[in-house]
Amino acid sequence: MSVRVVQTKPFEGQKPGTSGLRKKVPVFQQPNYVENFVQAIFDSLEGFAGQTLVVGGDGRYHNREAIQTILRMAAANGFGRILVGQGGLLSTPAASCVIRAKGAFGGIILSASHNPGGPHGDFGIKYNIGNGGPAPEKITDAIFAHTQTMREYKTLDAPDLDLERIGTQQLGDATVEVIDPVADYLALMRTLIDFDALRKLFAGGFRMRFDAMHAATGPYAKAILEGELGAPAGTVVNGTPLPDFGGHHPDPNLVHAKELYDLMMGAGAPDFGAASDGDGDRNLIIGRGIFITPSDSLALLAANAHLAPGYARGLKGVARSMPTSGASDRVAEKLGIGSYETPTGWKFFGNLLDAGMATICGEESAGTGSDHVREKDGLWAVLLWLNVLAARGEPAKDIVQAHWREYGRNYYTRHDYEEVESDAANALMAALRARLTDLPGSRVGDAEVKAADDFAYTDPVDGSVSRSQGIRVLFADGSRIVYRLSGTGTAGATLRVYIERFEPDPARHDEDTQAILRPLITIADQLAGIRARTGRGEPSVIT
Ligand code: VG1
Ligand code: CO
Repeated sequence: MSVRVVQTKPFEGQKPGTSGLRKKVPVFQQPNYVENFVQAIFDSLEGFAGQTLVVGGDGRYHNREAIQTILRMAAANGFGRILVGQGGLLSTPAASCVIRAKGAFGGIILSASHNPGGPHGDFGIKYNIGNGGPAPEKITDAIFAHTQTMREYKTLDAPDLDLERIGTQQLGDATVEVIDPVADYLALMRTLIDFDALRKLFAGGFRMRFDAMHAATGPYAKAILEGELGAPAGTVVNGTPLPDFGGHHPDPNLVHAKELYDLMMGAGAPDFGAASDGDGDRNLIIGRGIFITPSDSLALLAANAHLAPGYARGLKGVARSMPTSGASDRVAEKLGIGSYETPTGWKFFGNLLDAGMATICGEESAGTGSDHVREKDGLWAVLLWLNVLAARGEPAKDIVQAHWREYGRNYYTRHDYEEVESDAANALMAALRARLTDLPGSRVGDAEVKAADDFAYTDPVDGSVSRSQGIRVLFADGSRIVYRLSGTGTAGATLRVYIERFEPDPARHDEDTQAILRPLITIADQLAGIRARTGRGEPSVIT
């Protein structure tokens, strides 16, 4: 089988965003589109000849076609061994786990995460480095540069491989190993979580529902919750991955996982509810009668992680993305460990985890993870929660309320304005930027602005600087409004507005989040002119 060099031309706009390249499926279906981006990835890397590459995706539409293309190109470009999940499936955290467990050079993950799938849905490609984490900006910038200049790619003339049959097949000079997508991940979870305690918990009548949203986590959740831990059959719902996620958004929030939310708030709710997204890296946590915000969940897991065997020796530090609420900072402070504030996107946690500065990380967008892999990990968060519930023997709601009494409550909401016209969104951000120096000391309504900036981050490990990561407006009473544009959307622009207010008084811990934040929500509109500039009176999604 000989290597074939194919002539090609650059495509416009193959720029990796917050989490890789994301576009509509028909964009990826254009001849040479996948090939160009994958060749640009390989052209940005050095020293991989004969090394191992991990390949897998969340099972969405176009997953299998893209994988066959990538396998041929990886072999043609000189990788020696390629590991691919059976059926082309690997959840994002499992891909990270396999890269680390097998000492791979890196991995390619096919996913558009929580975005809808199907012929008119979204698709995505992301490169992860040898630590198992998303490529840092240095590499994603190089990939983008290559996509703009490339003229050829390398492939093999070879038939499609059988992705169903576990075992080794030859592809040119490379071997391709189809692996069980769950095995390495399950082995890792056994080392972190007290499986015996969880078996006892379920045997004692504890009941939960896990909604896999017809996405990548289904096989993992079934194998672990129902298989290993003895939760009753039917605990995992929507557990079969489908190319179009059954026509739903595999986004575990209160809009798209409403059925789960309603179940958990109603009479006869099980003890615990959880859901995960398209590629299995996000988590939604709902106790009986209480939705736990991702920011609170991060803080609670940080405060209780020592109850699980993997974290019994304590945490080294806690990191959160800038828009995530400050709840976890309070826990870190009490524990006397480091806390870090990074830009949005998991790639910024990699160095802190590698350097042993942070053990647990999280984002307000339903992402929580630890140093066990280098991606956020939905099912891990659920298992750690279960471990905490088993160890404390209290309902989730009681644990959360006790946490607020001890640390205070960070009321928090995110308002998303999706598919806003790009020019209007950019103008809104530019206008805010232009006022950054005037805002401090001024009053908006009843509130006094204390500080305002465009968040910039200097990585404490390698000194790299990332600018323009979102506009922060801080008020004298500690409240905060953050504005940023999404880097994962595929149509127009998405404006995200993050609103937070700290409430130390336990007597005010039961108030309605939207109601208590209403004055700040009004100020957010006044400051940025959201309604006037975008024509939107209401956000498309509130989380
Ligand atoms: C969003 C979230 C961010 C997350 C990213 C990838 O990015 O806000 O916190 O890391 O998605 O998550 P943005 O740029 O649209 O705000 V996933 O589950 O897509 O890998
Ligand atoms: Co995801």
